[in-house]
Amino acid sequence: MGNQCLFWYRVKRKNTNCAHNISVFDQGIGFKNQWYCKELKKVSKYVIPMPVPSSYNDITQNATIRDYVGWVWYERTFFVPARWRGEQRVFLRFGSANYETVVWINGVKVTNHSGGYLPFVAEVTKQLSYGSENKVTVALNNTLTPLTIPQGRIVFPNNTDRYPPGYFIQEYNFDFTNYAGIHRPVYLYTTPRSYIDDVTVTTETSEDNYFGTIRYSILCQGCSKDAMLYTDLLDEDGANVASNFGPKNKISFKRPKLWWPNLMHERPGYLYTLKIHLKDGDVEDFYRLKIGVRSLSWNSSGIFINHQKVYFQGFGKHEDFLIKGRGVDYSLIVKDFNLINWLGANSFRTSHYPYAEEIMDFADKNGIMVIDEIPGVGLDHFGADLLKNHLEAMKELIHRDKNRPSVVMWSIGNEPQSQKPEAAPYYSQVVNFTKLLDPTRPVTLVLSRGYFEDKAAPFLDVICFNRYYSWYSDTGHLELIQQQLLNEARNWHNKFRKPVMMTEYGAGSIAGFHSDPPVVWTEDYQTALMKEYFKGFDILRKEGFFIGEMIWNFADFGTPQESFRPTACMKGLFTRDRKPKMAAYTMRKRYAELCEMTGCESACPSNL
Ligand code: BDP
Repeated sequence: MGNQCLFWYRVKRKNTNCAHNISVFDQGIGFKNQWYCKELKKVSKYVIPMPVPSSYNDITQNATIRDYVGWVWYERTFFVPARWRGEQRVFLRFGSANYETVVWINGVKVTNHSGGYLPFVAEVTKQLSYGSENKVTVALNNTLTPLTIPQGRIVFPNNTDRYPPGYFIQEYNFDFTNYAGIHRPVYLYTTPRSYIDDVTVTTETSEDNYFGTIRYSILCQGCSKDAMLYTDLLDEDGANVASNFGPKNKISFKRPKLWWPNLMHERPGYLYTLKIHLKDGDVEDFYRLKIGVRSLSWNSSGIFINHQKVYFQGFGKHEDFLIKGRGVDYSLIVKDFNLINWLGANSFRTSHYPYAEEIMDFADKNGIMVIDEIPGVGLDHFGADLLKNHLEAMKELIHRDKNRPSVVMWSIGNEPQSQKPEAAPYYSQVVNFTKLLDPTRPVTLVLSRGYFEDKAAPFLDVICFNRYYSWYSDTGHLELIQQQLLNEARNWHNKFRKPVMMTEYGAGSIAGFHSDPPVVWTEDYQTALMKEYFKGFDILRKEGFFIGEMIWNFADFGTPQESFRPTACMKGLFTRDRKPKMAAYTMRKRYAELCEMTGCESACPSNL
């Protein structure tokens, strides 16, 4: 039962002239004064309405709230019907909240969670009052430290000539706005006393794709030893294809309708439903899981889906939009998938954190391959405490996305300082852990250090690298792109003997800026640069080990204020409000041509 809410939100202290001169040391006040037992409007006059899901940063006209670092408090009341009492269990689930969250129901703490981009859930059966009003209170802290994933640090400049006492800034190792708030839907849902808690599904196909096999394992909570589990496989029309029973079993069948990536088949993204029925005495529970039947394998020169080699044509994205920041927005999701289709892409990377489940559902359905990334962006030191948090994030991500056919690779981070010797044991452990939890998918880490110094590549299945030739280096020298790209991609492959793909390249452009010959920041320069990369990609592709190109970025996105950023990161094919730049048309043409060269001809945009 869904319950999307409007929370009330309270900042600890109201407007001061500067966003950053709130002392971090008195931020425990809400905990000390037990705000969760009170009504926020009675403990402060600074209470304002705040939508959920949404980031809070861009909702008001107040720069203090936009740039706020520290604890904020949300609360709202809700009614729980009397008929919910008794025979069922009630859970409260957050899609995500950035970063540290503590939750109370009617003044009783029910859970806390660290990490900004993954769901958490608490059973609240005993804390709720039935047939009456209830209150949920949430304390949320967006502070990033050297031990959070991603890392950040609070810096107190000690120059008292230039900064007032207690002044601090939050620094972090990435360029996107660290939006804060309850970003994804919050639901109350019920289950029977004993219920189906989790299902793990893997699929494979025979060499000729004539047989499909689905292996499943079901975790039942509160079930007696006599509990029975029945599983039906339904096709898209709801017709029963095959059945089996028990908590762990397999279903094998002939002529499966396979899950294909977009452009590799005329009917991409085919999904079956696995319908699981639990019968435990008089208790029954049903769980329906959408699954795609596909095989996934890899070797030193490629990734294969249903035994066919894949070429990735896509981009890095962000969850980012005006006003809502990183808050889930259904209209935006559908719009973005329309644009993905319009571009003729087959993939994206969830740079630089796991995206909302609603987005992943669309990827499954549309046959869009996803490189699923956790927020390990820009890590610059590698201790045991950080590792613990990194592994926990990996575990939560795999738990959430393990059954998604669209997820074809795990990315354990982006652009770390992987030249440091400590990076070797650190990433070897993250990779081993990831493979232990899911041996069915390749693992990558998106690299930016040189192939000659990097210490993480030996542990990876696929080398993904980012490079901004002729933008951050040799600015303006488009003529150098091909040489530099060819050399570097070949060197990565020659040294590590693994498939290689480019996960970021690009240039900033301000929509409407033009020049001939092109200069940086114009749309002309952005497209001229892309075309130079395309020439290099075409040469590399023919060499057999180069498996994909992902431009940075799908759309312009919000960043902290920096003098070299004209209000945002401008490397988008689309503007922040999804208007196509010249680059979008250039990319659309490129991806259509690529499809003719690498995809299934009848599935290419020009033939549909
Ligand atoms: C890359 C980062 C990406 C940035 C990009 C840029 O991976 O997050 O947005 O640089 O500077 O290094 O635009």
